[in-house]
Amino acid sequence: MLEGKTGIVFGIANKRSIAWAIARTLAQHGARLAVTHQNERLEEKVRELAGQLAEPLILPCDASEDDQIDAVFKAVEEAFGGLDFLIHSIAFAAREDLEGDFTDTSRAGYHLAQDISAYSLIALARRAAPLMAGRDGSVVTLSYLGGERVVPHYNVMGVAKAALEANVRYLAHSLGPRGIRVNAISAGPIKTLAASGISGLSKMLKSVAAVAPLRRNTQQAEVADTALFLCSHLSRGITGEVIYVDAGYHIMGMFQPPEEA
Ligand code: NAD
Ligand code: 0WE
Repeated sequence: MLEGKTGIVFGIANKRSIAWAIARTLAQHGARLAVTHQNERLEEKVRELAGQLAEPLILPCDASEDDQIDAVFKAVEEAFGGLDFLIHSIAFAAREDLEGDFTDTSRAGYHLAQDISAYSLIALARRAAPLMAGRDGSVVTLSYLGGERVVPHYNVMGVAKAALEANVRYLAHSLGPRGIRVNAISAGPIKTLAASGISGLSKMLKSVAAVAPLRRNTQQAEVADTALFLCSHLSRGITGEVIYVDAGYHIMGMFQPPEEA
């Protein structure tokens, strides 16, 4: 489905990363990929995983550093000569802001979450756009239900995801005339590095699976298949959209115990 196409994937930390599942799926369908790592600590893991890809371009990129972002797109232009899709799978908030009371959110914590989790999509899309000229580009980011409804403890990340989903709509409008589509996938909770530090995650996974229409949790590979769709010609009429890959959880308006449901 992506033979002869090129893409860049931001957000691989380890084999459980949603970004890694997406990279693998896109590569299986013929895409040539660039992948980035946040820092030297994650570089070795990303290099090891990228060994499974054909001729990967591996680059450092801390999303809070404009110089690093510039260098990434310069290297991609030199190696690939253009870009067909961009996967943004990055989020960060200070741990204390995911544990305490939302009302205690600090100015610095708010800015950090917005910078890494929401603004970074604009920073990356702006540099990708010229490389996507005349190529029907696709930009895909990862969101979560906590951006539109209250999920206890998601707190400042929920506000960042609300901003991220608004960024998707404004970028879709801004880049649409150049043929570039911008969409988000809102995934159900998955046990990845970003989620494993969260206290009560196992309970949350169980309660979600108990009420979701499909009666189970979400898998990385399911998210990856929707990312493949959004990068492919099949989704050519879709932009500015949030697609849920969450076993149907978000449609529910009442949560009965499973035996009564
Ligand atoms: P993950 O920990 O594997 O991925 C998060 C990535 O963000 C890591 O690769 C990390 O290096 C990167 N990152 C953080 N700060 C960065 C920075 N300053 N610069 C560059 N990269 C930075 O976890 P994941 O669950 O695969 O998360 C990927 C995306 O999916 C996130 O946007 C997350 O909000 C979203 N998401 C996750 C879930 C879930 O339950 N796991 C559900 C819905 C959405
Ligand atoms: O987007 C996320 C988590 C993103 C995240 C995770 C961490 C943990 C480590 C952002 N920043 C940090 N900072 C750290 O120091 N998810 C969708 C997973 C998640 O996180 C939650 C959830 C779910 C689901 C937090 C509270 C409640 C539910």
